[in-house]
Amino acid sequence: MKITRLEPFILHAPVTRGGIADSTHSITHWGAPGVAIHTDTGMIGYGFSGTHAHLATDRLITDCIVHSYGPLLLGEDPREVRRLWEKLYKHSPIYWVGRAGITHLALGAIDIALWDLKAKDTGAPLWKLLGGSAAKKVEAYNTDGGWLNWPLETVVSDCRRLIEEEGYRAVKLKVGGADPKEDLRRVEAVRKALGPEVRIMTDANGRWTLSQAIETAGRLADFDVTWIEEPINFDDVQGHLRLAEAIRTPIALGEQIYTATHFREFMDAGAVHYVQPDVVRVAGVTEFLEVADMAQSRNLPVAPHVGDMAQVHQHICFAHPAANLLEYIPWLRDWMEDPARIESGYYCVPDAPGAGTTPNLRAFREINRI
Ligand code: 0YR
Ligand code: MG
Repeated sequence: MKITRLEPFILHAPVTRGGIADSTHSITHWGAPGVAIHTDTGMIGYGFSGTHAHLATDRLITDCIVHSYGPLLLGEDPREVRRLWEKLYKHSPIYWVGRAGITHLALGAIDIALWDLKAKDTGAPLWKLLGGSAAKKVEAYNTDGGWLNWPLETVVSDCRRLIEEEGYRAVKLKVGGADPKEDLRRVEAVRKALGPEVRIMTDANGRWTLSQAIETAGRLADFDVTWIEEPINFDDVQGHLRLAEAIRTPIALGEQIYTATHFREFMDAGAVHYVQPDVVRVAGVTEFLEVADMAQSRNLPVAPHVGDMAQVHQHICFAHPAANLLEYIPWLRDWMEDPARIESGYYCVPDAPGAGTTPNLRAFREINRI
């Protein structure tokens, strides 16, 4: 099998109720700039990154995919994905300018498309190719009831619906708003409404200073919160370590971390308890597996970020022993050929060949901005 052509796409999918906010980001659309990798067999692999749908920047990503990496891929066998990852990352002129950032997002999209092709070539879903099992349980927790721009009553009623009607056992609430007392009131109200059994995660999206985090996150244990996610600046290993030593609630992070090496620093410092790589931010399935293996060897659970709206991540979770819990946000659900499905709070086993990353025809017709 040989790669013949790279065809870019940029999907901009509307988010829930026209707009959501966390402490750091307000968005109306989720962006999926990506690539269809064509081969001489007619088989096509799809991979995409995850963005806040800023078109000019999404174009930088697809330009990087097609014009920087593309020529290095033509004629190659896509199934040699680990060799190709090394070639594209470490043995290319792109390494000099971009060990992280846009080039890394571009490489991630390519790597996902290559794994998609490799799995499609064997006629199996990616989790099977990676050695996974359909007998495994992958639990979903839902973030789509806890946005910061929604009034308290909406958050409470949405979370109640997710638990009582949709069967989830865990929800995530955004914190890091202007008033820390209001953050705590929201968490307290949801805990009261949902009762003691439901797990509540919290996510500050990197907003607090260290002292604010010690103060506010320190009080989350009163409401039996499962974790505080991204309490302070994403990159700060020492800060997270200090926080971990000062509070009782475990720390989750990783959706903004670009490299396996940086993950290793957090893990070895004891600055993270729940490891949350995103396959679209680390450079694809290849680097994600490296992170998950490191977590496994350090007895740390992996709970991937849902940046790809759970398409590739569900495959990795069905395959990797450290990954048993996966976020769910539904924004790409209507635009995928085989969208992730959840029943009674657990992911259904994907059965279509590939990585689940093939957009549907409606996506190409209605939300493609290329
Ligand atoms: C907005 N999940 C997250 C939204 C979400 C973000 O960027 O996508 O809040 O991805 O932090 O854990
Ligand atoms: Mg998060």
